[in-house]
Amino acid sequence: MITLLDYGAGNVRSVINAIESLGERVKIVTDIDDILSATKLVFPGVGNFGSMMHILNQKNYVDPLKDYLRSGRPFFGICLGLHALFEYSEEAPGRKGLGLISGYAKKFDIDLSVPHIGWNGINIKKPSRIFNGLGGDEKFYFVHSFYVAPEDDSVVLTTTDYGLEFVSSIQKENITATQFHPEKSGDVGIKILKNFIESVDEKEAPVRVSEKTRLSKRIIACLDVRSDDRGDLVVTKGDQYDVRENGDVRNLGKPVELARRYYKEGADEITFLNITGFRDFPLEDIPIMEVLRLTSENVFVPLTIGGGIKDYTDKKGRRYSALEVAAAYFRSGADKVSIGSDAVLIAEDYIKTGRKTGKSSIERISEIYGAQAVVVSIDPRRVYVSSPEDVRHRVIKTDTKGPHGEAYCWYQCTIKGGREGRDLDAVTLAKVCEKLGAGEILLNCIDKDGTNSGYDIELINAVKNAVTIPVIASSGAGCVEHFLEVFTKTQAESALAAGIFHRKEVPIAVVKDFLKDKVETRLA
Ligand code: 1PR
Repeated sequence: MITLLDYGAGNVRSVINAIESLGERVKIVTDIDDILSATKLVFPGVGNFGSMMHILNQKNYVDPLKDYLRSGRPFFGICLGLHALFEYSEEAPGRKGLGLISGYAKKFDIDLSVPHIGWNGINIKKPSRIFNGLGGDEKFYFVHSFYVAPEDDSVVLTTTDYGLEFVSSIQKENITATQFHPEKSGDVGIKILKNFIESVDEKEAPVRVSEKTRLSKRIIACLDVRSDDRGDLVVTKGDQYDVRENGDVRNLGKPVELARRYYKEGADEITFLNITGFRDFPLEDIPIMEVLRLTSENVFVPLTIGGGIKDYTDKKGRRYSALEVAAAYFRSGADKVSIGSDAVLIAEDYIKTGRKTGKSSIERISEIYGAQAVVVSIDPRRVYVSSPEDVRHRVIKTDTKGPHGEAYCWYQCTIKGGREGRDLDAVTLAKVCEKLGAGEILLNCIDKDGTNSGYDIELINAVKNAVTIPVIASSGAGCVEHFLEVFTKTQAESALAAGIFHRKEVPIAVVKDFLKDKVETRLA
């Protein structure tokens, strides 16, 4: 029996699923006695250090947790579950950690996108039984803006390189904790959890030791999901956002089945977009929650869900916050939520007033679950102009001339799945959302969606150069060369595609095989 400390934030469902997939039972901590009587404790911290320590204090878990850690019984911490062991974190000045390990968690101050999101390697510093059966050159899934700096080097188990060499896991006697997420790292992550669960004594140092680790570019499979005219939830796909063919909603498969297929084929992440979420109420949408729940049972890579994340009043007049909608998605198995229409309205408001309210969906979800859990999905459309002075938006000079030979364009933000254009450009939206606490940008392009003609490189460069958070390039992938083009002509951290994967034109493994030796990728 594994005892799991869930203090109520973020996606612990995937940790439970990962442990249960190994045939082990999980008991969730509901009171102090559960901590004190545990024989093996897993602490998957998610979100923000300040809110985590606040909740642990409020529930009176701090002292029992310290007693457990000092008792010599096995402990496995993940992400914030690692940070919690230290004295404090720069993420929440003034808030004390458990202080079992001297040192603190520091914010990345580097010339690369932060958060550090994606698959990176580990440089193993000492033998440990958690590596038994691993080769040493595997990649694991990271998502964080802070890293731990222990005072005593002897606790360092692995390091990872990202702008600098940081500590990516520690081991001190009975305590093991990783910055990366084993529960989101496919088979190799499950292996690490298995090694923790099984009581074997021999410690192994894997045969291969990577000198310097490298972050992979991610390949993301996207599933646009909605009900068809019979009311069944299907994966659909639009051409420039029009998902109907001969009047019917295009049906390209079942969401859970397709997600499982993409996981097996080596997708680094899976995104579900509940494309009619803007007009439905996600908390009443049992099927989409069920899709997440079932997918997370055996798909051990990060899952993002978008659609309908906004404040909402139901038919009876009860008000729900975007935070409640996001919380329901997280509880069902999502690791990140993606905000589309609401982000545009929030940015417009911010531009008008020039100040943060602290109440928007982006700010609230970021504050509680961490910036890395908040993706902003942008649905822009090209608008051509003859001269940069024609509009007050961010205009770029384009190589793809307009219908009247225009040499300039701007990218107009839309809401409600492209149905309504707004007086805001994509570059400005991305910058404002970053300021408000978004951790990643999912950059679609209506003109390119479903065209198989390649990504909009000009758009991606314009947005990527304006922000410091990671950007997911989306829309237009038609062949393997398009992935190479987006990774060599832009600094985008990941490339998302839908149609070519659904129609089996180019399987994910073929994309990765083509990129091998050209671009750093994770080979599943
Ligand atoms: O506005 O917060 O409720 O979120 C709604 C979400 O649903 C947004 O993220 C929006 O992008 C998405 N969405 C709404 N309507 C559509 C539609 O297609 N009618 N899909 C839609 C957006 C774009 C991509 C697509 C890529 C790659 N789909 O997700 O997967 O363009 O396609 P390709 O590789 O086939 O070219 P809210």
